[in-house]
Amino acid sequence: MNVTRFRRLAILASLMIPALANALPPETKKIEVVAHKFAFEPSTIEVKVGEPVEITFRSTDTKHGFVSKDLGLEKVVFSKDQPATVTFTPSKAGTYSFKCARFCGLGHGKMKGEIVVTP
Ligand SMILES: [Cu+2]
Repeated sequence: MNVTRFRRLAILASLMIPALANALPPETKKIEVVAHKFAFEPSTIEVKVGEPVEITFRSTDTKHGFVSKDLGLEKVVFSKDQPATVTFTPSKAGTYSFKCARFCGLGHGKMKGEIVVTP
């Protein structure tokens, strides 16, 4: 590649960078949730409409799960050695419930939380 061609490419690239930055989707909000018998921490997760969200679930004891029918999020199961990640972009403001999706003992039914989506 000769110098002139390289310079042209460099100019072209510098012109394209701002355009690419504008085209990028909003940054993903990363959230860590720890589950144990019989709670999620935090149990209330706050996100914004249109903001992509990535939630990583970890357990400190047995296998637990996550499901939110309200948000249309499928069941995932995770354990001490194997976290699970759920990604979504909320489209409507509101309060959506979620719960543990894997029977984990007598308190399983109490393992619940809320995803609060703000406008
Ligand atoms: Cu559980």
